[in-house]
Amino acid sequence: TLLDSMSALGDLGWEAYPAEGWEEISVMDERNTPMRTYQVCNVMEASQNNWLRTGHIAREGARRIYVEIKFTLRDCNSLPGVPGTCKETFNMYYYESNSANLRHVRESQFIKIDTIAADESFTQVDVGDRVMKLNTEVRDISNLSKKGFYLAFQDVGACIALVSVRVFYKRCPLAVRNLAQFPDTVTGGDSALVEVRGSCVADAEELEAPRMYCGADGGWLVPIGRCVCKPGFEEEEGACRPCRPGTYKASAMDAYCTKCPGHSHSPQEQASECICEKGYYRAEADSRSMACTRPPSAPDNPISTINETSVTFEWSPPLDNGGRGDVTYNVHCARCPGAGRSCGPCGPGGGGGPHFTPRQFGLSMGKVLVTELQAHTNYTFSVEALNGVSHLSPTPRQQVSVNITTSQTVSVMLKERKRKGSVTLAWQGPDRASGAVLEYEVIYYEKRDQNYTVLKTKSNIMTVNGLKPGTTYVFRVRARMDGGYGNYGGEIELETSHDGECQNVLDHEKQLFSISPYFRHCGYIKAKQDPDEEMQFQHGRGKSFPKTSIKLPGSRTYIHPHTYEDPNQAVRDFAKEIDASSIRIERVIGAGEFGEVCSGRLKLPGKREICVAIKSLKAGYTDKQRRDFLSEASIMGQFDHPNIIHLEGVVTKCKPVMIITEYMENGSLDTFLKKHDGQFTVIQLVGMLRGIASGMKYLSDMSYVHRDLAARNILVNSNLVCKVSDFGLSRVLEDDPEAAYTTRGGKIPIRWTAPEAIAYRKFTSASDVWSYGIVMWEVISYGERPYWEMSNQDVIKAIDEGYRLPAPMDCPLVLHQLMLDCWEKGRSDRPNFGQIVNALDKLIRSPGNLRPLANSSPPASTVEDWLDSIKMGQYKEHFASAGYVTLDSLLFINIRSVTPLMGVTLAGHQKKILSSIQSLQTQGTHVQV
Ligand code: ACK
Repeated sequence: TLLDSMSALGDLGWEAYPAEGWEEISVMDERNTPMRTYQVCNVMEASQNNWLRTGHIAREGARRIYVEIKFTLRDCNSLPGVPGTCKETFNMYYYESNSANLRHVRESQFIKIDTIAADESFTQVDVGDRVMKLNTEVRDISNLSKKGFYLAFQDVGACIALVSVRVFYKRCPLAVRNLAQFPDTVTGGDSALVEVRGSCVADAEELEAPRMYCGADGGWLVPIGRCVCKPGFEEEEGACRPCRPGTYKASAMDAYCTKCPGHSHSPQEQASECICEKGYYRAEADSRSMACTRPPSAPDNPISTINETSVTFEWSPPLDNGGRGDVTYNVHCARCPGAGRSCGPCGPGGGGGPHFTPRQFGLSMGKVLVTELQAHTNYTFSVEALNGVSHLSPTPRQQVSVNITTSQTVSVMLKERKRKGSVTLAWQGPDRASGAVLEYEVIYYEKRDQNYTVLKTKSNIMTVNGLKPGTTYVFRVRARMDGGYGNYGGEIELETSHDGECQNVLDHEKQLFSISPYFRHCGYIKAKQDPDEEMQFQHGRGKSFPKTSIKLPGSRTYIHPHTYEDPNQAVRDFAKEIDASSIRIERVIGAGEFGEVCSGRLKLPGKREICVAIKSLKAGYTDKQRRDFLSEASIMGQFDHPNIIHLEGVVTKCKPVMIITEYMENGSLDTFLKKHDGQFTVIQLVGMLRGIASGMKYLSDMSYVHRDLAARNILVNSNLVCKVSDFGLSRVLEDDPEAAYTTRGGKIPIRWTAPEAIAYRKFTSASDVWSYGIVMWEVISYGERPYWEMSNQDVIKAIDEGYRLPAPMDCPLVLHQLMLDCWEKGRSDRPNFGQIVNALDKLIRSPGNLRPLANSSPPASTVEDWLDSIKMGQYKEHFASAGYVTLDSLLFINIRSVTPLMGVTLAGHQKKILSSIQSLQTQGTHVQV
């Protein structure tokens, strides 16, 4: 508050002139406190011009200030014998100045704020027990720039008592949104938004630069960006609080602190990570939310299968995997040559062995094959289980071990049967890894009597002679190496033929052919198709919009001019050719994409002369420009509706080419509304909106999608009838200055366009409905720019994040709700134009529903609620015991009796309660619509 005459302690000392005009009069209020008032009541004499000027009021940086005056004004009729010069209004002025002690300001220097009239003039002042009917009026002054200003009140012959003058400005109060703090900010001038950068609250960090707009009425709008609590902190009531012991929060992106995971704890608050219990660990790659784990126990149940110099080793997973799924195994090998020599690492033997399949370390399965071991050697194999935390644990790993002894055999085959009684055998020696072979021993015997013969050789081939015919022999071979003899390899059994030729009796092979029968099943799938059952499903959330988009049989559909091979034919089909001589151009009213727009007159033979708008195609046009220009006429000519701009005809036979439409006296809706800010009743505004919706319903019934519905494309005639205009092909998006290029290359009026149309060019009647919602907002706010000075990018982002335009000032709640319905993200959740027309018709029939305003706080209904709302809850009992319970009971209370009665002694509290009762009483006697 910059000035409050009620709180002045001494005389106000405002300058009043002439001397017989305004007078400072102290009256006593009910507690005998003097109240300063200025009064003037020179109603008996004509030509009054009495001025009252306040002292200098410093502006304190505010660009827009509000002046609230409380006054009483006498009704001229109630004053007996006053002449006709008696007035019931007075004027309020201001003068901006840097100087705080101007002696005099000339009358002509003052700028008029408004003429003030009383809502409640009163006939009689009865200060005893009657309520004094006070008027309260608020006006604002925008775009102040000097250090301060003076206010002045000019009386021209009324009977006025100026009881209070309060000058204040609005600030958006310090606010915290999305963990960002926005400073107390002075609102901008006019209705400009002030963009404010927020700073993260303590222990929060920026996720995306926080910004918000301070609106002209002191409210914050459209928070963008956000802060998040740092690790170790969580959000609670708009602040970041440390995580309590036993809980933690690892990332700023996590919303809340959570309990420490298994086998971990956080003894102190503010933990971003929990500490593992003793014996438990967390691997680097483990998430902080994972329980701590420990190394596994040893593998279980080892089994080895030795095959000469190889061994297959298998085991079961450890009984305790330590709480992890990443158990692997390492196999360690020790060779124990025996004979008192100590065991050592297996190391590469002669052949580079041993060889581990699939590998020695990091096995994921409990099985390994070890080959290329030395024959006749003792080995100890140990297997250990590991997991992701084994390397963190200082305790030795648990293992299981098996001892094995390898052996060695030689595999023998028949090489040749050369002569009778002779056979040549060959064999494969043991691998070199097993050590050097000293010699081979071949042993053979007759199968019948087992008498054997032993032969020795260093080679791996040997011919045995002197065999008996028709006899079965068994041959075996073994190698003698460093460590001793190996085992005999597989035997070979041969029967010598009766003429001495041998036959290999074991050598038989059978070939099996497996024939799998192959069936081919010839089936078919019955397609389920029932066109009669085809249904359209619509999604909704139980809104009060029954979906009834039925295309009536025979209703016309709009024909796109491009479906004509010859676009001139479309013009001939849908637009009447007018003789240029019947047109009289009067003046230029604007500029269109293709040329000037003029107003003029059209006199067709046998018809009344009418006013028309004439759009002409400028000289030097290309063929395409002519086609695009006339396409508007071929589209408009298909429509016939009171809320669609009417086409009179076209001039194509001579130059310039022209389109003639009905004349709309009030021009485009956006400019019109700006010009008449605040001048219409809500019902008038709803009437305009109803007209637009009706025109749009007609277009959508004809399957025409407008794509650029906005107040600038609505025209208004002298009867306030709104008509949809701006058709044509190139126009959408080409000649609209609001259209911006999107990343996909299209040109779109972002602020008016539904998100799906911006994102993937899905233009439908439902996207027109979105634009219609924006038009509603433009209308109710008298031509305010949607989303103010926000950039297109910010608008797209804000919409995507779910923000929607707030209700304009004094907007009925139902209308804002209807806007929000039009701005449903899902286009099937939006009402259609038929439903919008019905809803508006209902409101026009019962205007009472327009009374609750969207941005007024919900009215209190009990005295208790009311006291709470003005933070005077401590007097609830006082009021209750005096019998005041419902708010209505306060409407008729004598305010002078209130405070002594209720025992409110503090002056500030008295004032607060009194002024609130006063405003309740004025509201109670006002009709809103
Ligand atoms: O806002 P305005 O006065 O209304 O300025 C634009 C200008 O021409 C360029 O489009 C006006 N205008 C367009 N069509 C008509 C019409 N049928 N009647 C009256 N003014 C029109 C529009």
